Amino acid sequence: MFASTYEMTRTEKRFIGLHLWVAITALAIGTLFGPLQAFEHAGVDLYSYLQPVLQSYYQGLTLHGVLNALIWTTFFITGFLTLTTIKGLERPLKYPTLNKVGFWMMVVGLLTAAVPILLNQATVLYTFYAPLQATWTFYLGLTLVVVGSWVEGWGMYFTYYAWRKENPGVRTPFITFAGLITMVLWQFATLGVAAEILTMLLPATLGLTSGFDPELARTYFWFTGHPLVYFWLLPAYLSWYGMLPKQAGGKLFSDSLARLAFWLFLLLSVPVGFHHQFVDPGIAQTWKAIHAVLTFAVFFPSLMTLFTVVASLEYAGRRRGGKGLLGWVRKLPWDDPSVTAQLLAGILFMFGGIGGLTNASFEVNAVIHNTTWVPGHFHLTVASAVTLSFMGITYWLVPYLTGRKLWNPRFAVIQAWLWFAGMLIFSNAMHMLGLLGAPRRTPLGVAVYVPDEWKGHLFRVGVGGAILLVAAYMFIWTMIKTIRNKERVAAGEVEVPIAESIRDPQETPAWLDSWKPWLAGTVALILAAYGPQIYLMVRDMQLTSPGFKIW
Ligand code: HEM
Ligand SMILES: [Cu+2]
Repeated sequence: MFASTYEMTRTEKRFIGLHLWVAITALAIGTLFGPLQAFEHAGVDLYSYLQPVLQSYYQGLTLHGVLNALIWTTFFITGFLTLTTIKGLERPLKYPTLNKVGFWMMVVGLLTAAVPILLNQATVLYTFYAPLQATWTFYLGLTLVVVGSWVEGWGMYFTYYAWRKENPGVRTPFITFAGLITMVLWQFATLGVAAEILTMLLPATLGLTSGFDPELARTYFWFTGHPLVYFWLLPAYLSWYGMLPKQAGGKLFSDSLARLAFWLFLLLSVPVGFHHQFVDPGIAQTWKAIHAVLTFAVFFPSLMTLFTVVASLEYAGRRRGGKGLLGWVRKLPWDDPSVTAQLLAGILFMFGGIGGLTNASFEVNAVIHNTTWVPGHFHLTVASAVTLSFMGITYWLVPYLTGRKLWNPRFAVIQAWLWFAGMLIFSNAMHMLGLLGAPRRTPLGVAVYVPDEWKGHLFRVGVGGAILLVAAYMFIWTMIKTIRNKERVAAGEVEVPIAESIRDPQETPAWLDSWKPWLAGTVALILAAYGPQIYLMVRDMQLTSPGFKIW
């Protein structure tokens, strides 16, 4: 049975803590713009007060997307995976300097990209679609963030390799296993934007080439863009499968199912990117159809996750004396903010998953494409399933790393509920507006075509946004108060929660802990699903579109 006995050193805790520090600071700034946008939709325009710091709605939206979706997530995740590597394998990093180099590359990259955004020279939103053109330092900064995270990932692989040599035949501890798959997925995924930036965006912005090929650029982008969402989600899943059961007083229901789900996510999350390009000309219907089918295939590991996580929680609830069909739900430790946040994140995610099926369906997608439905959807996923779970994780992680008690756990429980309530209102209103045809990425408050039937929903966007603002800053406040808390955690009081599985993981079939077949399958599927199309696009590439700076 597995329980990590490895005591992390202060240096290791500090190193992980630094990741969190950057991540939470990014979230604190990034979320500020969300409510601004929501209020704008509701008819309260605060942007005029922000001049000259903020030039436009779009500059704010760029900050919102980049800081929340790219920076908060990537820094949190690399820090968290460092922890799951060390704690799972019960050994220090093999080359800690390598990981430090990676981290500081990410920081330098972040600063490099932040300057042009703040100077309004990179108001290209977090998707930086060509032919919108930012200053080259923006692309360089993003590249450094990505490469830095790769370097940190390599540090994790070396550590794993050293462990494996000493422990042949032993099943990789689940949290490490899940963390490594997340990192591998990320490294496959980011090949798309790496190609986009290095072969097209940087050369064009440096004046070496004549311009952009927007269709190819979008294809590269979505090669990364879809698996990106799994890079965000898998660490939350890691926690739901591998940690939450322990926090709830139970066990992981099935180690084998959990591992199979992670492999399937690795296998299936890259070769589906065309579902973001259903309306793009220049990609044959057949390929769109293949990607659509593969997208539905991802529903399978998602349902496995739902089943396994709920079964693990039910096991916990019944052990705590829960009776009847749903009585176990009430017995879960709802007074623990870390548990509550993650449970509520999971509930919001179910709605997100249902909406995701809509997005993935070729015809129905046409109804909601580029409407507010889409941000409505991903505020349930990345901004809730992921973000609220990560908040829940920090409620034990920050005390663990700093040795200071979580400040006011009840306040934190309310924080999670407020996020939940605010998000229900906000995302429902955004979905409804989308069905009525309201465009996303548009300051609707100044749009002249707003029909009366949108108005009530726009108002609810504002109300949800206000509640979310309160919830976001309750989280930030809790963090500030915690890292300055005079009350210390007693020895052994806060541990990394690592769930045992009901059956000994050693009984899990070896093929579920073996990299080669799965990596080979992943490469093969990517080549099959993307190879022919990218080959044609590169062969016929036309760098004819000049860059635009329309802001
Ligand atoms: C305080 C809570 C939040 C509120 C009220 C909020 C509100 C909004 C609104 C109204 C939009 C749509 C803007 C438009 O289409 O014109 C938006 C876009 C977006 N939000 Fe949030 N948001 C919040 C938190 C978050 C979080 C935590 C994340 C991610 C972790 C996130 C990620 C995004 C992204 C990626 C976009 C799309 C940007 C784009 O289209 O370029 N948001 N948000
Ligand atoms: Cu997608």
